[in-house]
Amino acid sequence: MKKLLLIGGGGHCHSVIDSILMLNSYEKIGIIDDKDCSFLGISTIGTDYDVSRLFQEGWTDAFITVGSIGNTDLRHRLYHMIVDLGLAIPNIVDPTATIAKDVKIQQGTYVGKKAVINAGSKIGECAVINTGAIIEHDCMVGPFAHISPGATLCGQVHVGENAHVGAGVVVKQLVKIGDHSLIGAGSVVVKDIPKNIVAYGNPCRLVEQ
Ligand code: JB3
Repeated sequence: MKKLLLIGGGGHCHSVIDSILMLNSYEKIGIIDDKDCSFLGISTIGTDYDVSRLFQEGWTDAFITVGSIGNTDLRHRLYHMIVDLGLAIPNIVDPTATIAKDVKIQQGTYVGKKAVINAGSKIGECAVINTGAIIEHDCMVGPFAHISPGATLCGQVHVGENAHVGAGVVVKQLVKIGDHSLIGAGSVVVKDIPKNIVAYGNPCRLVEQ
């Protein structure tokens, strides 16, 4: 059986651990953090400097468990560290999530409890589809994007890479959200949002460039 390293031991890691424990597909799980973050019987077994050695000692898989709210630099850095070392990078999909048969999800993505991803949708690598998010049919979610708890993307929405869609946001069908943009919690997005901006409200408006 495989052994999994979780990179980052904070709040996001707690959500991912609960999903992994229900999946029961790893012989061993360890947390990588510079402080003791042991949780639900999963121990902290080293720092980023130990990952290469742990790989050589038989730890096969790694998954990024630091979250991101608007800035994905840390997730990028840690993800490229495990890619470069050659660890296998799974997707972690909570068993309560519902995913249509033809959905394509790139590696390193977390899908949380009761999230729904409907037919024809595509999810990029190292994305987070958090608790209860709804990704309706034929959506595209870019790499490293975070769709927060309870957010809804109606059909054919496009979310760019590194974008953050806050908790409870509703995005109207066919709307595009640009790369690196952040949509504040509770917003209702009815028009395209350019890249590299912060926007919020109902209707959602630009607040920062
Ligand atoms: O919004 C939701 C539902 N979840 C948020 C999530 C997406 O993002 C959550 O509420 C948090 O705001 C945030 O969770 P995250 O990233 O787990 O944040 P925090 O609880 O602050 O924990 C970050 C952990 O990453 C800490 O234990 C840090 O020590 C660790 N960390 C920071 N830098 C690192 C590094 N760990 C490693 N291995 N390497 C690093 O460079």
